[in-house]
Amino acid sequence: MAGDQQLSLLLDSAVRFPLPNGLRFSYGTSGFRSDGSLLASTVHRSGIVAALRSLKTGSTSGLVITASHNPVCDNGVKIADPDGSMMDQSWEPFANAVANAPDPNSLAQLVLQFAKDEEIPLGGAQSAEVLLARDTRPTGEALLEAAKQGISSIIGAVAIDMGVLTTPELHWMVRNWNKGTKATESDYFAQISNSFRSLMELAPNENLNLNAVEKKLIVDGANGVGGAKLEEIKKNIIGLEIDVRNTGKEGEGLLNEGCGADFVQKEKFAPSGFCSDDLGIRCASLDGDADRLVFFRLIPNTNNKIELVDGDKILSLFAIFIQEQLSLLEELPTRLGVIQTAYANGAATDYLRNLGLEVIFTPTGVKYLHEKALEYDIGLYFEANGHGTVLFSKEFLSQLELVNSELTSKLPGSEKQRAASRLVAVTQLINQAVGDALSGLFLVEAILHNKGWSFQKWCDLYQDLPSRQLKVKVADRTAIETADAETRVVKPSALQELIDTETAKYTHGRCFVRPSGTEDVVRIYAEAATQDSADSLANSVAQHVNSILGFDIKA
Ligand code: 16G
Ligand code: MG
Repeated sequence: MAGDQQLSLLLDSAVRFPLPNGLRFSYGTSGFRSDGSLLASTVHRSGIVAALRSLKTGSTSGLVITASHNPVCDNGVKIADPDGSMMDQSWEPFANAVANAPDPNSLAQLVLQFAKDEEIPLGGAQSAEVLLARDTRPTGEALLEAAKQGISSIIGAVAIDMGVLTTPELHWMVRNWNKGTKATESDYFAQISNSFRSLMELAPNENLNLNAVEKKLIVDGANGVGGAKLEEIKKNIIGLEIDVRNTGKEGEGLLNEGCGADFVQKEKFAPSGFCSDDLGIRCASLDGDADRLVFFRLIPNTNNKIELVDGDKILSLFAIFIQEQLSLLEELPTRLGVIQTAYANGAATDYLRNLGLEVIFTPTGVKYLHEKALEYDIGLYFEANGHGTVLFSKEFLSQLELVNSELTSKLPGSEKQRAASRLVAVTQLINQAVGDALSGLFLVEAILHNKGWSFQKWCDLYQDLPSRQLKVKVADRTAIETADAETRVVKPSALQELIDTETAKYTHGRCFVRPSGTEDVVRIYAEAATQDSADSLANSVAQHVNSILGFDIKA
């Protein structure tokens, strides 16, 4: 009987969200993405998947509606697992099948069969819970309703709307909710401002009079959800004066248009709303859902060109600081891993390796980096585009707590004790669920303050090798298969030989080719000793990709 009831509930609900004609949806590197007006069925069905995920795990799952740095007309949907990370990859084929089921009946059959195979208790014997959030896109509200209806088409499943949030906030809430710790938005804000204050207070006394670290920071909110959240957090921030621009308020411009971390990193140009009055001031940029962060500074007399501090340099700053604290705490043996992708600038990787750090590469996409970082006591990961965080293992956290309380009672105020307390503050400040532009921003600021470093000093850590990215539209991008964290093409094999031959012509040459996970293009990355050689390497490899696979080079 319960089975019949479940079947009719699914059918009734699915009829209201028909699949648009002729479209195929694919759960890519960051969930489903499409034009927002075409996504209702996909979000509805993702609601069903999120509810099943909750039933399967016996915990609360999450669903967030956002298309991150993409244009305002796009939207997307992503599912969070109970620990706050991305949905387990083994469920992606099911999510794809569900999203593309041609009619309500095949959808319902798919769901019932999957539940049977996976031993998921349907029928209401067990309850399910999904936390929902969306960003500020105009299509978000209707899509949220679609998600709610998808969730409630599973008997016993409840949707809890957490409101308009950044993606990392939702991931953080899901994680804390399941741990039974504080999980509201004001808890999130308080955790950031309190741990930021602790870390600022632990700066060496001699830095207090240093003028090097300007107290002012200008932040580009991409006209997305992050700017408004930062306005809230900054009310409780001491020791830093934050000016938020592109907050999405009336008259400030469109989401991600001419602004945001993706724009700033790719164009190396100041976002709209910035001008020569801002010369000399440290600036940061968030993306549309605030899970990417880059820093920059305007270069004088260049018409708003910028000096960029990308994810690689943020990673390097975090690595140096953590390594320094650990070096004072020999009683805390720690396996430290630094995770990058092939997009990391070669100069950054060399710099990190020269610090004696273990650097590992994974394919592009947060889920791969995150998974790798979990293998370490402390796993630091960042993509060059500014998405990253620092993960601490449970064992490390409990040892750190022990060491910290022992030092606090035996050697209060000592350098060792302060190093342990700094690490504790870092573990509280940086988001443990996913890369978070807001918590990352405050960690950067607190570290610069602790080290007494100017923006310039941070920029000068190493000099990026010149690089060039191109994309090529081909007939079928899946014809390219890669290996070794996307650094080598294995199919078509002739292509890698051509890449090797081209690369060998340039000093410090490096080049790789990969199919995009979010766009119908093949991406090419090249770096070399000079900008001309990086350009020329990228262009010649693009020609080869073109002649082997297709047509149309786009800058
Ligand atoms: C998505 C990924 C990002 C990756 C980018 C690559 C998440 C949350 N985001 O934005 O990590 O760098 O895709 O895009 O995983 P591409 O495959 O089109 O180059
Ligand atoms: Mg994003």
